[in-house]
Amino acid sequence: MRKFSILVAAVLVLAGCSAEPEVAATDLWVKSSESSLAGGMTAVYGTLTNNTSADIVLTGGKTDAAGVTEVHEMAMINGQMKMQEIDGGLTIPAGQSIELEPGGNHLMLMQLTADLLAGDEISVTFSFTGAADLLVDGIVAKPAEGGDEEYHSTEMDMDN
Ligand SMILES: [Cu+2]
Repeated sequence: MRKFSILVAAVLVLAGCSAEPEVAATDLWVKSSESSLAGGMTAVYGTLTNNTSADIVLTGGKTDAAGVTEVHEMAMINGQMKMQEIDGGLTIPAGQSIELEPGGNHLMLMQLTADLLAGDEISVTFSFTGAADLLVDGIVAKPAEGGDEEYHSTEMDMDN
């Protein structure tokens, strides 16, 4: 019983003193548009680093800038590269980093609540399995080539 109490105390101290977040987000940015994006979609890119010794899964996110946030991958569908939601989320292996980039995996923002022009900043809360939510402020919008892939929605397929 006494051993158990000491163990719990040690874990609490470690958690409280932890200087490194479980997941570190670096070089985050969001793709802007010169024309109206309100109601449309764009994506957040950057690097997510798992600072723990266990796998962490990026399952989604939340932002005031968009009504829907999904974790997307690129996939070959009917002979065409399209983006689609990753079933079960995107795994960040223990101690490793993943890149979110145009033409690759990304955090999709859909049903944008406002235009997103170059220089605009948004806040995004990343959600994980295996780590606490991570709020990142000041993600700057900038124009980019790529990332305009067609969205493949499995729900739409079911309706057809
Ligand atoms: Cu997407």
